[in-house]
Amino acid sequence: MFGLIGHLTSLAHAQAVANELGYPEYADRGLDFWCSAPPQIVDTIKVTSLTGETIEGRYVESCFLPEMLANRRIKAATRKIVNAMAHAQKHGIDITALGGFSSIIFENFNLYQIQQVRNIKLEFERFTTGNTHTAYIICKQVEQASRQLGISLSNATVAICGATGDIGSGVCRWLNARTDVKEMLLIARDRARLSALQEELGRGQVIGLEEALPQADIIVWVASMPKGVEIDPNGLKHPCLIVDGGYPKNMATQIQHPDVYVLNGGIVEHSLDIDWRIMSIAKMEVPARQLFACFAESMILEFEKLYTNFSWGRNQIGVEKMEQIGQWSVKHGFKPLLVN
Ligand code: NDP
Ligand code: OCD
Repeated sequence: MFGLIGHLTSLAHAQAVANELGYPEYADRGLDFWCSAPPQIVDTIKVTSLTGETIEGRYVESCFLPEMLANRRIKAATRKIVNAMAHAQKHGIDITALGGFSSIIFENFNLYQIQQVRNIKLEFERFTTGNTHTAYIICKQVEQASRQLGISLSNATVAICGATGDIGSGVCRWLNARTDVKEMLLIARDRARLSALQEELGRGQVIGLEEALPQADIIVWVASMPKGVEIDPNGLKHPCLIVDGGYPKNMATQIQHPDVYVLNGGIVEHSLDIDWRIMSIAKMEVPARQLFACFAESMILEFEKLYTNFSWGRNQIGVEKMEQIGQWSVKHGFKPLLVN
Protein backbone atom coordinates (compact mmCIF):
# COMPACT_ATOMS: atom_id res chain seq x y z
CA MET A 1 0.00 0.00 0.00
CA PHE A 2 1.26 3.52 -0.85
CA GLY A 3 0.66 6.70 1.12
CA LEU A 4 0.72 10.45 0.67
CA ILE A 5 1.33 12.90 3.49
CA GLY A 6 0.08 16.37 2.60
CA HIS A 7 -1.16 19.63 4.01
CA LEU A 8 -3.25 22.59 2.95
CA THR A 9 -1.80 25.88 1.74
CA SER A 10 -3.16 28.29 4.37
CA LEU A 11 -5.41 28.51 7.41
CA ALA A 12 -8.15 30.05 5.24
CA HIS A 13 -7.91 27.13 2.80
CA ALA A 14 -8.04 24.62 5.67
CA GLN A 15 -11.08 26.24 7.23
CA ALA A 16 -12.88 26.32 3.88
CA VAL A 17 -12.35 22.65 3.07
CA ALA A 18 -12.78 21.08 6.52
CA ASN A 19 -16.57 21.38 6.34
CA GLU A 20 -16.70 20.08 2.81
CA LEU A 21 -14.79 16.94 3.80
CA GLY A 22 -16.96 16.17 6.79
CA TYR A 23 -14.86 17.72 9.58
CA PRO A 24 -17.17 20.55 10.79
CA GLU A 25 -15.29 20.69 14.12
CA TYR A 26 -12.19 21.93 12.21
CA ALA A 27 -13.96 24.75 10.33
CA ASP A 28 -13.79 28.26 11.86
CA ARG A 29 -11.00 27.19 14.23
CA GLY A 30 -7.80 29.22 14.50
CA LEU A 31 -4.13 28.30 14.18
CA ASP A 32 -3.91 27.07 17.81
CA PHE A 33 -6.50 24.42 17.08
CA TRP A 34 -4.65 23.20 13.96
CA CYS A 35 -1.41 23.17 15.98
CA SER A 36 -2.92 20.59 18.30
CA ALA A 37 -4.94 18.59 15.73
CA PRO A 38 -3.79 15.00 15.18
CA PRO A 39 -3.09 13.54 11.69
CA GLN A 40 -6.04 12.00 9.86
CA ILE A 41 -6.47 9.57 6.99
CA VAL A 42 -8.99 11.45 4.86
CA ASP A 43 -8.96 9.51 1.58
CA THR A 44 -8.67 5.96 0.25
CA ILE A 45 -7.22 5.83 -3.23
CA LYS A 46 -7.17 3.32 -6.10
CA VAL A 47 -4.84 3.81 -9.07
CA THR A 48 -4.48 1.62 -12.15
CA SER A 49 -1.24 1.59 -14.14
CA LEU A 50 -1.04 1.39 -17.92
CA THR A 51 0.27 -2.14 -17.25
CA GLY A 52 -3.21 -2.99 -15.91
CA GLU A 53 -2.16 -3.37 -12.25
CA THR A 54 -4.28 -1.64 -9.60
CA ILE A 55 -2.83 -0.48 -6.26
CA GLU A 56 -4.40 1.03 -3.18
CA GLY A 57 -3.26 3.96 -1.07
CA ARG A 58 -4.18 6.42 1.68
CA TYR A 59 -3.93 10.20 1.98
CA VAL A 60 -2.75 11.31 5.43
CA GLU A 61 -3.53 14.93 6.29
CA SER A 62 -0.79 16.12 8.65
CA CYS A 63 -2.76 19.25 9.70
CA PHE A 64 0.44 21.28 9.20
CA LEU A 65 -0.18 24.80 7.86
CA PRO A 66 2.47 27.17 6.40
CA GLU A 67 1.39 29.82 8.96
CA MET A 68 3.02 27.64 11.65
CA LEU A 69 6.43 28.49 10.15
CA ALA A 70 5.55 32.16 9.59
CA ASN A 71 4.45 32.40 13.26
CA ARG A 72 7.47 30.46 14.56
CA ARG A 73 5.34 27.57 15.81
CA ILE A 74 8.26 25.28 14.98
CA LYS A 75 7.59 22.63 17.61
CA ALA A 76 4.01 22.26 16.37
CA ALA A 77 5.21 22.09 12.76
CA THR A 78 7.77 19.35 13.48
CA ARG A 79 5.29 17.36 15.58
CA LYS A 80 2.80 17.45 12.68
CA ILE A 81 5.29 15.78 10.38
CA VAL A 82 6.59 13.01 12.66
CA ASN A 83 3.06 12.27 13.92
CA ALA A 84 1.79 11.95 10.34
CA MET A 85 4.70 9.61 9.51
CA ALA A 86 3.95 7.47 12.58
CA HIS A 87 0.26 7.43 11.61
CA ALA A 88 1.11 6.22 8.08
CA GLN A 89 3.42 3.51 9.43
CA LYS A 90 0.89 2.39 12.04
CA HIS A 91 -1.67 1.92 9.27
CA GLY A 92 0.63 -0.45 7.40
CA ILE A 93 1.57 1.89 4.57
CA ASP A 94 4.70 0.56 2.88
CA ILE A 95 5.88 3.63 0.98
CA THR A 96 4.73 7.20 1.71
CA ALA A 97 5.57 10.46 -0.08
CA LEU A 98 6.28 13.48 2.13
CA GLY A 99 4.44 16.18 0.13
CA GLY A 100 5.09 19.93 0.11
CA PHE A 101 6.61 21.25 3.34
CA SER A 102 6.63 17.80 5.00
CA SER A 103 10.05 16.85 3.62
CA ILE A 104 11.36 20.43 3.94
CA ILE A 105 10.53 20.46 7.67
CA PHE A 106 11.89 16.93 8.10
CA GLU A 107 15.24 17.99 6.65
CA ASN A 108 15.54 21.56 7.91
CA PHE A 109 14.77 20.60 11.51
CA ASN A 110 16.79 17.39 11.38
CA LEU A 111 13.90 15.10 12.32
CA TYR A 112 16.08 12.00 11.85
CA GLN A 113 16.75 12.49 15.54
CA ILE A 114 13.11 11.86 16.44
CA GLN A 115 12.86 8.22 15.51
CA GLN A 116 10.59 7.17 18.38
CA VAL A 117 7.03 8.55 18.24
CA ARG A 118 5.15 7.14 21.25
CA ASN A 119 5.18 3.35 20.63
CA ILE A 120 6.21 3.62 16.95
CA LYS A 121 9.86 3.45 15.87
CA LEU A 122 9.89 5.26 12.54
CA GLU A 123 11.33 3.21 9.70
CA PHE A 124 12.67 5.93 7.40
CA GLU A 125 13.01 3.55 4.44
CA ARG A 126 9.19 3.58 4.23
CA PHE A 127 9.25 7.26 3.22
CA THR A 128 10.36 9.17 0.13
CA THR A 129 10.42 12.92 -0.47
CA GLY A 130 9.15 12.40 -4.02
CA ASN A 131 11.60 15.09 -5.14
CA THR A 132 13.45 13.04 -7.81
CA HIS A 133 10.22 12.57 -9.77
CA THR A 134 9.23 16.20 -9.17
CA ALA A 135 12.59 17.48 -10.47
CA TYR A 136 12.33 15.16 -13.50
CA ILE A 137 8.78 16.31 -14.33
CA ILE A 138 9.72 20.00 -14.02
CA CYS A 139 12.62 19.43 -16.44
CA LYS A 140 10.30 17.69 -18.91
CA GLN A 141 7.86 20.59 -18.57
CA VAL A 142 10.67 23.04 -19.37
CA GLU A 143 11.82 20.99 -22.39
CA GLN A 144 8.38 20.22 -23.83
CA ALA A 145 6.49 23.45 -23.04
CA SER A 146 9.34 25.60 -24.42
CA ARG A 147 9.06 23.61 -27.65
CA GLN A 148 5.28 24.21 -27.68
CA LEU A 149 5.90 27.96 -27.39
CA GLY A 150 8.73 28.14 -29.91
CA ILE A 151 11.37 29.03 -27.29
CA SER A 152 14.63 27.36 -28.29
CA LEU A 153 16.62 26.21 -25.26
CA SER A 154 19.91 26.82 -27.06
CA ASN A 155 19.03 30.54 -27.13
CA ALA A 156 17.24 30.64 -23.78
CA THR A 157 18.13 32.08 -20.40
CA VAL A 158 16.55 30.02 -17.63
CA ALA A 159 16.15 31.52 -14.14
CA ILE A 160 15.83 28.99 -11.31
CA CYS A 161 14.44 30.49 -8.11
CA GLY A 162 15.28 28.07 -5.30
CA ALA A 163 18.27 26.75 -7.30
CA THR A 164 20.14 25.49 -4.22
CA GLY A 165 17.18 23.48 -2.91
CA ASP A 166 16.63 19.75 -3.27
CA ILE A 167 14.41 20.04 -6.35
CA GLY A 168 16.13 23.18 -7.69
CA SER A 169 19.62 21.64 -7.64
CA GLY A 170 18.29 18.52 -9.43
CA VAL A 171 16.71 20.75 -12.09
CA CYS A 172 20.01 22.65 -12.51
CA ARG A 173 21.97 19.40 -12.88
CA TRP A 174 19.56 18.16 -15.56
CA LEU A 175 19.51 21.44 -17.50
CA ASN A 176 23.31 21.47 -17.39
CA ALA A 177 23.86 17.84 -18.39
CA ARG A 178 20.92 16.96 -20.59
CA THR A 179 20.04 20.18 -22.45
CA ASP A 180 21.88 22.84 -24.43
CA VAL A 181 20.32 25.71 -22.48
CA LYS A 182 22.26 28.91 -23.13
CA GLU A 183 22.37 30.53 -19.69
CA MET A 184 21.29 29.64 -16.17
CA LEU A 185 20.49 32.27 -13.52
CA LEU A 186 20.79 30.88 -10.00
CA ILE A 187 18.58 32.49 -7.35
CA ALA A 188 18.32 31.84 -3.59
CA ARG A 189 19.27 33.73 -0.42
CA ASP A 190 22.30 31.88 0.96
CA ARG A 191 25.38 33.01 -0.98
CA ALA A 192 27.65 30.18 0.17
CA ARG A 193 25.27 27.49 -1.09
CA LEU A 194 24.86 29.39 -4.38
CA SER A 195 28.64 29.50 -4.85
CA ALA A 196 28.91 25.77 -4.10
CA LEU A 197 26.24 25.01 -6.72
CA GLN A 198 27.87 27.29 -9.27
CA GLU A 199 31.17 25.51 -8.68
CA GLU A 200 29.58 22.07 -9.01
CA LEU A 201 27.86 23.02 -12.28
CA GLY A 202 30.87 24.86 -13.60
CA ARG A 203 28.52 27.56 -14.85
CA GLY A 204 25.48 29.69 -13.96
CA GLN A 205 25.18 33.29 -12.87
CA VAL A 206 24.37 34.05 -9.22
CA ILE A 207 21.89 36.90 -9.30
CA GLY A 208 19.03 38.53 -7.37
CA LEU A 209 15.41 37.85 -8.27
CA GLU A 210 14.59 41.41 -9.36
CA GLU A 211 17.55 41.49 -11.70
CA ALA A 212 16.92 37.99 -13.07
CA LEU A 213 13.24 38.22 -13.99
CA PRO A 214 13.53 40.68 -16.93
CA GLN A 215 16.35 38.59 -18.47
CA ALA A 216 14.67 35.19 -18.37
CA ASP A 217 12.95 33.40 -21.25
CA ILE A 218 11.98 30.66 -18.80
CA ILE A 219 11.49 30.98 -15.03
CA VAL A 220 11.41 27.89 -12.81
CA TRP A 221 10.05 28.56 -9.31
CA VAL A 222 11.03 25.94 -6.77
CA ALA A 223 11.62 28.02 -3.65
CA SER A 224 10.19 26.95 -0.29
CA MET A 225 8.15 30.09 0.36
CA PRO A 226 5.26 29.86 2.81
CA LYS A 227 3.61 32.70 0.83
CA GLY A 228 3.91 33.64 -2.86
CA VAL A 229 5.48 36.85 -4.22
CA GLU A 230 3.83 39.39 -6.54
CA ILE A 231 5.48 40.01 -9.90
CA ASP A 232 4.70 42.39 -12.77
CA PRO A 233 4.19 40.48 -16.05
CA ASN A 234 5.00 43.65 -18.02
CA GLY A 235 8.55 43.53 -16.67
CA LEU A 236 9.16 40.03 -18.08
CA LYS A 237 10.43 38.97 -21.51
CA HIS A 238 7.74 38.22 -24.07
CA PRO A 239 7.28 35.36 -24.63
CA CYS A 240 8.10 34.02 -21.19
CA LEU A 241 7.41 30.54 -19.85
CA ILE A 242 6.89 30.29 -16.09
CA VAL A 243 6.92 26.89 -14.42
CA ASP A 244 5.75 27.36 -10.83
CA GLY A 245 6.49 24.19 -8.85
CA GLY A 246 6.02 25.73 -5.42
CA TYR A 247 3.46 24.42 -2.92
CA PRO A 248 2.07 26.86 -1.90
CA LYS A 249 2.68 28.56 -5.25
CA ASN A 250 5.77 30.83 -5.36
CA MET A 251 3.89 33.38 -7.46
CA ALA A 252 0.97 35.14 -5.85
CA THR A 253 0.08 37.09 -9.04
CA GLN A 254 -2.64 35.63 -11.29
CA ILE A 255 -0.95 36.49 -14.56
CA GLN A 256 -3.12 37.35 -17.52
CA HIS A 257 -0.83 38.41 -20.31
CA PRO A 258 -0.96 37.00 -23.86
CA ASP A 259 2.81 36.39 -23.99
CA VAL A 260 3.38 35.04 -20.48
CA TYR A 261 2.56 31.35 -20.07
CA VAL A 262 2.22 29.98 -16.56
CA LEU A 263 2.42 26.25 -16.04
CA ASN A 264 1.48 24.43 -12.85
CA GLY A 265 4.94 22.98 -12.12
CA GLY A 266 5.69 19.47 -10.85
CA ILE A 267 2.26 18.25 -11.87
CA VAL A 268 1.54 15.07 -13.81
CA GLU A 269 -1.50 13.85 -15.62
CA HIS A 270 -2.36 10.16 -15.34
CA SER A 271 -3.68 8.26 -18.35
CA LEU A 272 -6.61 6.78 -16.39
CA ASP A 273 -9.01 8.26 -13.86
CA ILE A 274 -7.99 7.96 -10.20
CA ASP A 275 -10.67 7.18 -7.66
CA TRP A 276 -10.15 9.91 -5.00
CA ARG A 277 -11.43 13.28 -3.81
CA ILE A 278 -8.32 15.13 -2.62
CA MET A 279 -7.19 16.62 -5.92
CA SER A 280 -10.35 18.71 -6.30
CA ILE A 281 -9.45 20.24 -2.92
CA ALA A 282 -5.93 20.87 -4.21
CA LYS A 283 -7.62 22.79 -7.06
CA MET A 284 -6.40 20.65 -9.98
CA GLU A 285 -8.14 21.47 -13.26
CA VAL A 286 -8.80 17.79 -13.95
CA PRO A 287 -8.89 16.33 -10.42
CA ALA A 288 -9.41 12.71 -11.48
CA ARG A 289 -6.20 12.71 -13.51
CA GLN A 290 -3.85 15.46 -12.31
CA LEU A 291 -1.65 15.18 -9.25
CA PHE A 292 1.60 16.27 -7.64
CA ALA A 293 4.66 14.51 -9.03
CA CYS A 294 5.89 13.76 -5.49
CA PHE A 295 2.69 11.84 -4.80
CA ALA A 296 3.05 10.01 -8.11
CA GLU A 297 6.55 8.92 -6.95
CA SER A 298 5.11 6.85 -4.11
CA MET A 299 2.61 5.27 -6.54
CA ILE A 300 5.42 4.44 -8.96
CA LEU A 301 7.50 2.87 -6.17
CA GLU A 302 4.47 0.80 -5.12
CA PHE A 303 3.90 -0.35 -8.73
CA GLU A 304 7.59 -1.31 -8.93
CA LYS A 305 7.46 -2.94 -5.45
CA LEU A 306 10.42 -0.78 -4.47
CA TYR A 307 9.84 -0.23 -0.77
CA THR A 308 12.75 2.11 -0.26
CA ASN A 309 13.34 5.81 0.27
CA PHE A 310 14.17 6.46 -3.37
CA SER A 311 14.46 10.22 -2.75
CA TRP A 312 16.07 11.04 0.59
CA GLY A 313 18.44 13.58 2.12
CA ARG A 314 19.20 16.90 0.51
CA ASN A 315 20.76 17.98 -2.77
CA GLN A 316 21.59 14.48 -3.96
CA ILE A 317 19.28 14.29 -6.96
CA GLY A 318 21.37 13.24 -9.94
CA VAL A 319 20.37 12.90 -13.57
CA GLU A 320 20.64 9.07 -13.65
CA LYS A 321 18.06 8.65 -10.89
CA MET A 322 15.86 11.24 -12.57
CA GLU A 323 16.04 9.24 -15.79
CA GLN A 324 15.24 6.01 -13.93
CA ILE A 325 12.12 7.37 -12.20
CA GLY A 326 11.19 9.02 -15.51
CA GLN A 327 11.16 5.65 -17.33
CA TRP A 328 8.90 4.12 -14.66
CA SER A 329 6.70 7.22 -14.74
CA VAL A 330 6.06 6.77 -18.47
CA LYS A 331 5.59 2.99 -18.07
CA HIS A 332 2.82 3.49 -15.50
CA GLY A 333 1.00 6.20 -17.45
CA PHE A 334 2.11 9.54 -15.96
CA LYS A 335 2.78 12.52 -18.26
CA PRO A 336 4.02 16.05 -17.44
CA LEU A 337 1.32 18.72 -17.54
CA LEU A 338 1.84 21.02 -20.55
CA VAL A 339 0.45 24.29 -21.92
CA ASN A 340 -3.23 23.91 -23.04
P1 NDP B 1 14.25 23.04 -0.27
O1 NDP B 1 14.00 23.50 1.12
O2 NDP B 1 15.17 21.92 -0.48
O3 NDP B 1 14.79 24.27 -1.14
C1 NDP B 1 14.19 25.49 -1.15
C2 NDP B 1 14.99 26.47 -2.00
O4 NDP B 1 14.31 27.73 -2.00
C3 NDP B 1 16.40 26.76 -1.48
O5 NDP B 1 17.23 26.99 -2.59
C4 NDP B 1 16.22 28.04 -0.69
O6 NDP B 1 17.47 28.69 -0.55
C5 NDP B 1 15.23 28.76 -1.60
N1 NDP B 1 14.43 29.82 -0.99
C6 NDP B 1 13.66 29.74 0.12
N2 NDP B 1 13.06 30.91 0.35
C7 NDP B 1 13.46 31.75 -0.64
C8 NDP B 1 13.20 33.11 -0.95
N3 NDP B 1 12.41 33.84 -0.19
N4 NDP B 1 13.77 33.65 -2.06
C9 NDP B 1 14.58 32.90 -2.85
N5 NDP B 1 14.88 31.61 -2.60
C10 NDP B 1 14.33 31.05 -1.51
O7 NDP B 1 12.79 22.75 -0.92
P2 NDP B 1 12.34 21.64 -1.97
O8 NDP B 1 13.28 21.66 -3.12
O9 NDP B 1 12.07 20.37 -1.28
O10 NDP B 1 10.89 22.23 -2.41
C11 NDP B 1 10.78 23.41 -3.16
C12 NDP B 1 9.31 23.76 -3.44
O11 NDP B 1 8.69 22.72 -4.20
C13 NDP B 1 8.43 23.91 -2.20
O12 NDP B 1 7.49 24.95 -2.41
C14 NDP B 1 7.70 22.59 -2.12
O13 NDP B 1 6.50 22.66 -1.40
C15 NDP B 1 7.48 22.31 -3.59
N6 NDP B 1 7.24 20.89 -3.88
C16 NDP B 1 6.43 20.57 -4.95
C17 NDP B 1 6.19 19.25 -5.28
C18 NDP B 1 5.30 18.85 -6.39
O14 NDP B 1 4.98 17.66 -6.48
N7 NDP B 1 4.88 19.76 -7.25
C19 NDP B 1 6.82 18.17 -4.51
C20 NDP B 1 7.66 18.61 -3.44
C21 NDP B 1 7.86 19.92 -3.16
P3 NDP B 1 17.73 29.84 0.56
O15 NDP B 1 17.17 29.33 1.84
O16 NDP B 1 19.21 30.00 0.54
O17 NDP B 1 17.02 31.04 0.06
C1 OCD C 1 3.47 19.14 -3.35
O1 OCD C 1 4.49 19.36 -2.82
C2 OCD C 1 2.48 18.32 -2.82
C3 OCD C 1 1.78 18.79 -1.63
C4 OCD C 1 0.50 18.15 -1.59
C5 OCD C 1 -0.57 18.65 -0.79
C6 OCD C 1 -1.83 17.90 -0.99
C7 OCD C 1 -3.04 18.58 -0.81
C8 OCD C 1 -4.23 17.69 -0.72
C9 OCD C 1 -5.40 18.34 -0.19
C10 OCD C 1 -6.40 17.48 0.52
C11 OCD C 1 -6.50 17.77 1.94
C12 OCD C 1 -7.71 17.47 2.66
C13 OCD C 1 -7.56 17.89 4.06
C14 OCD C 1 -8.78 18.06 4.86
C15 OCD C 1 -8.52 18.51 6.25
C16 OCD C 1 -9.61 18.22 7.18
C17 OCD C 1 -9.19 18.10 8.60
C18 OCD C 1 -8.68 16.82 9.02
